[in-house]
Amino acid sequence: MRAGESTVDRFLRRLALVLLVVVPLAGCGGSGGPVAVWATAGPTASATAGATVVPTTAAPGPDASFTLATLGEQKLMPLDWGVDECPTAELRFRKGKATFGGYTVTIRQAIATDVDGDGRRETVALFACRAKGSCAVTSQVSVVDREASGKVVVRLQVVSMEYKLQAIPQIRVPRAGVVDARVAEYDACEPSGVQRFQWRSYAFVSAGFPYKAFNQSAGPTEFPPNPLAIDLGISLTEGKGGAMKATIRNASTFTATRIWVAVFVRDARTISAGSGLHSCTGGPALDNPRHYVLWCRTSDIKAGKSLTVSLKASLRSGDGDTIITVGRHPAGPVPWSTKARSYPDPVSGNNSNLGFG
Ligand SMILES: [Ca+2]
Ligand SMILES: [Ca+2]
Repeated sequence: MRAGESTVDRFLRRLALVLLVVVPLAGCGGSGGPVAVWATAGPTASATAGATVVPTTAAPGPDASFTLATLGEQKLMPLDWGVDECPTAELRFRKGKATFGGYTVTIRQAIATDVDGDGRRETVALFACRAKGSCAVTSQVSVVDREASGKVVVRLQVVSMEYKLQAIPQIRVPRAGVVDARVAEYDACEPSGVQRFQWRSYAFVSAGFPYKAFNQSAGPTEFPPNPLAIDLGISLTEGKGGAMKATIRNASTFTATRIWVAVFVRDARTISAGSGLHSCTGGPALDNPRHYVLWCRTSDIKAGKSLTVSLKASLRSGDGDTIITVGRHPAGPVPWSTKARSYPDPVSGNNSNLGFG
């Protein structure tokens, strides 16, 4: 199991890997879009206290200090965004904005500073990316530099998205070689009362490798369990001939949105979705095509309320043996993106009829 990953997460990641191969073969009424590697990167690496700036010995190149206005007119190729699918192609920015393949990338802040202590300034930039129609904003903080030729490049990354670091609303540079980032536990889709923020500091350690040139040097390295996070639970009642009803409960004080349900039935030819379920996609299980897996979404469930959904499995033999799991998906209009994230659930043991936790 990866650090910070619950048993449910691990189960879902495996299920998603199954579906990655399964769904293109099946495609029953879903969007027909790409499916799902469940990316649950662990919490940040432990802080390296007192990380020091290591001056580089490279000959100084041209000055790379930009204002927000001048950086916003450059061609820039953002680095990897962490757990999201935002573009890493070269983007032509105009007025701080660039669009690419359904995404809009915006430069929110630009702070000129001598990051690596070589006497020449670079620019620390906060990039934000939003998929069309999505409420989620993906961020990264990176250092923009110039090559000797004068070409502007995004060279070093300070911090990007992680499993429990889903937004970066603000940065500041308290001194040369250190970048502070205000990070958010969840993306902007969550109710504002649930969302929590932390300031974390990242110190430049080495320019020798383009990624992770910074180590966290101060501030908390993770978010503690969030008692306000939305707790969903599910229970299953199996009837005759493969008929099933599942009841999903929202035990929180917020409306639960973007809910998905995953169903695995042993020795089943198919599973059909009944009332309460929509946008389903599914197919034979990857490791054994005798079994069947189905993903669906449900409507929102208000605080303290329940929703009962129905399903029917077409069984080859026996009585099914069903695993049903509920969770929440933050990534906007695409039901199962290739780097999908799941919102943490403060009580994971009730998210499956098997009582994982
Ligand atoms: Ca420098
Ligand atoms: Ca739960």
